Amino acid sequence: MAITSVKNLKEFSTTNERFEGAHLLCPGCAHSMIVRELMNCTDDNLVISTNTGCLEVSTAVYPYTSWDTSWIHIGFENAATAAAGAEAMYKARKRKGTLKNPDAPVKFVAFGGDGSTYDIGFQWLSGAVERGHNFTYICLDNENYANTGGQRSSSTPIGASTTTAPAGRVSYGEKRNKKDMLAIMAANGASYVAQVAPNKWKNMAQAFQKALATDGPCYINALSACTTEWKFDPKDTINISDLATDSLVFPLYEIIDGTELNITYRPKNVLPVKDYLAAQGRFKHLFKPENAYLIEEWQKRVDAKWEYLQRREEARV
Ligand SMILES: Cc1ncc(C[n+]2csc(CCOP(=O)(O)OP(=O)(O)O)c2C)c(N)n1
Ligand code: SF4
Ligand SMILES: [Mg+2]
Repeated sequence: MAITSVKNLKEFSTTNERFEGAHLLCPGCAHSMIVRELMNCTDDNLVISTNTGCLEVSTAVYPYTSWDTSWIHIGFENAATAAAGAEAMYKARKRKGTLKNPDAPVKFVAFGGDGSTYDIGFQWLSGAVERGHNFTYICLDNENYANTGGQRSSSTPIGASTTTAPAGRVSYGEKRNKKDMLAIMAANGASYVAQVAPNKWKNMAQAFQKALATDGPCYINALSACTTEWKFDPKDTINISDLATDSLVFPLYEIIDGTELNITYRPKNVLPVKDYLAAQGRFKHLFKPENAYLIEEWQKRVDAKWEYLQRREEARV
C-alpha cells in the first residue's frame, strides 16, 4: 500500500493491520502508534527485532503476541545487531539460491527505546550502521528508561525530573542536554536519518517509506510521548506531541547521505517552549521563580537550533 494512494488517516490506520491492538502498553502510549504506522506503511515482508523495554514486555507476554510478522526479541543492547545479522543471512542465502521465495520483498527493522539506543546499545547500533547493513533502526524516544521506572537516559533533556535525576530542594532535575543522535548517526554513515513524531502521521509515514526504500542503514528518531513518566493525561498524547513539534523543541527534519538536510515540517505558528513544558508534570518545578532562567535558556537553545537547521538546509553541508 503506497501512502500516496491513501485517502485519509482512518483508511491508513485500518488497512494492512499487522500490529494487533491487544497489547499491554499504557493507554495513550505513543510507542504503539509509531509501530503500527511503520507496519501499515508497507506491504513488504518484515523482519523486526525488538530489544527489552516497554514495547517488548507489553507486546509479547507468553503465550500471546501482538506481532503478525517475523519478530525477534533480543537483549537490551542488541536490536541493531539482530536485524543486521538477519539481513546478512538473507543476503547470503539469496546469493546461494537457498531462499524459498527469493523475489519476495523483505525489509529489516529494529526498534529500540532511547535507553538502549542512546546509551546501552549505542556501540552495537554504531557498528551495524558502519558496516552498511541494509536495515532501518527506529528509536522510540520517550527520553527515559520507562520500563524500569523512569530513570534518566542521555536523551533526557535538561530540567526534566526523573527518578535518578529528581527535582527537589537541591536540584532542578537533569543537568545534561539531550544527545544529538541524528547528527551522530548521519556522521556515522547512515544513508538516511530523520526525526518524526506521531502527530504528523503523514510526515512520519513518508520518512518510514523513504528509509525502507533506501539501500543502506537508516536511523529514525521518533518522539514517543510517555504518559506515565512525562506525567500527562493519556488522552493528551497527540496534544503533547503537537506542542513538541510546534514549539520546535522536537523539530522534524531529515539528513540524506550525511549532507543534504531538509526540514520536513514548518509550523505555521511557532509556539513558545514554555507551553510544551507547562503541559507535563516532569517540568512542573521549572515554573518556580528561581528556575525561570532554565526556561529562558531552553527557548534560546531551541531558537539557535532552528536557525542552525535552516542554515544547514540552505548550505547543503
Ligand atoms: C544489559 C541490560 N541492562 C539493563 C537492563 C534492564 N532494562 C530492561 S528495560 C530497561 C529500560 C528500557 O528503557 P528504554 O530503552 O528507553 O525503553 P522504554 O522502556 O523507555 O521504551 C532496562 C534498564 C537489561 N534488560 N539489560
Ligand atoms: S511507561 Fe510510558 S513508554 Fe512505557 S508503556 Fe507506559 S506510556 Fe508507554
Ligand atoms: Mg525510553
